[in-house]
Amino acid sequence: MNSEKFIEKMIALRQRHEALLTQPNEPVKEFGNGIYERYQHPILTAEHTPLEWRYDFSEQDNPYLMQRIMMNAVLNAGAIRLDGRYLLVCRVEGADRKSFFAVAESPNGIDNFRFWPEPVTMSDTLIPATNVYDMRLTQHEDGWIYGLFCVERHDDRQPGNLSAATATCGIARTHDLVHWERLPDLRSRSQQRNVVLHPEFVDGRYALYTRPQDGFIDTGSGGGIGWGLCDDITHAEIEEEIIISPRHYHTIMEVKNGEGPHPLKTPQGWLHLAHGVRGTASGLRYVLYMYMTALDDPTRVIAQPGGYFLAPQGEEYVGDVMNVTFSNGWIMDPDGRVLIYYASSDTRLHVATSTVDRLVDYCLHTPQDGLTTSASVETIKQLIRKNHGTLE
Ligand code: BGC
Ligand code: BMA
Repeated sequence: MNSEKFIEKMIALRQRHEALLTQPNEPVKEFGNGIYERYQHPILTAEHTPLEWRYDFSEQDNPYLMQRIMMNAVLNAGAIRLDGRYLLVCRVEGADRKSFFAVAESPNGIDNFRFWPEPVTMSDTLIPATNVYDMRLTQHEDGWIYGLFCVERHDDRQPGNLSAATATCGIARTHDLVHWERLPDLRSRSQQRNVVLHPEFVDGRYALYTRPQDGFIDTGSGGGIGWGLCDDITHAEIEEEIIISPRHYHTIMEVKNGEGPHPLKTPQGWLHLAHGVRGTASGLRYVLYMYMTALDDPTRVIAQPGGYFLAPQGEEYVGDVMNVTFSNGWIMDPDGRVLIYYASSDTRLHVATSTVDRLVDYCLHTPQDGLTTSASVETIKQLIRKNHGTLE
């Protein structure tokens, strides 16, 4: 039997937790950029994880009511709307640096997110993973919901180097986000992170956005976001990859880039959200960018707004991996609202809202990056002249 004092502490803990989970989230009032709205609070943090995952509620076994298992972060979530419910397959990371998948549900996509009682049980393939993360969810026209994620293992070819790792794309499918059928990992020429399944068949085949890379961290000669087709998703193999969103010198994606969630289909084309990375004296900087591809050929880029779409701001800069915004989940509502789920500094998860119309407008009318200072100055001068009515 638990004592009165212990019960009192437990009730206070539960009340605080409940208050956090039910806290309303309002759009930030300041004017913003007109493209999307940010929100006052992160939607999920380590503190939002269920108390039962962290505390042993037996006074006999845990007289100090300590956390027995600490959680470190909730980040990079895949997102899907199922029967009107907003569901996120989050990357939850424990204090032990292992991340795992856990589903959180909200009635409106903005607040009141609550984790399902248990994390996802993801079975292993023949070679067990050390860590898994960053799931992209795709409701495919074949009838399954697929989850593609990064599988990390130690690189045993370098036994003396404890940081040597390999990144591979893991594949699983489900109908309910509860029962997952694990399929063999993707086979391709190089290591892969940030692989995303396109929602439709292309020439009767499964289409994948890839991110070929030379090593675990280095994308090296992997020129950007790739695209490849495969016949059998239950034995997925990509033989040929073409680059559709290339990297460039002195841009926000000089060092790496990767597809975010799968693109949204709009009458004007496929709307893509991706991340771009550049090096700085204080480490890598991760920002989000957008582009559009043609409906009749998803590999043909039809719009490439220059620069970043969303970058860290305020407290978003601070966390385990500073200066990072990352997104692998968004949801398009039937009325055209778009919920963009992004994590900041590998620590917490946020939402930003926009609409399909606004995002398409952003893509089609934001000037492209001219890749040099003089080109940027010309672009600014053109806008000034347009505003002054002196544009030839
Ligand atoms: C981390 C990822 C990171 C990757 C590359 C992994 O060990 O878990 O968050 O993206 O390394 O830096
Ligand atoms: C990566 C991603 C993310 C992470 C980011 C910043 O390569 O796969 O998991 O958010 O690095 O650490």
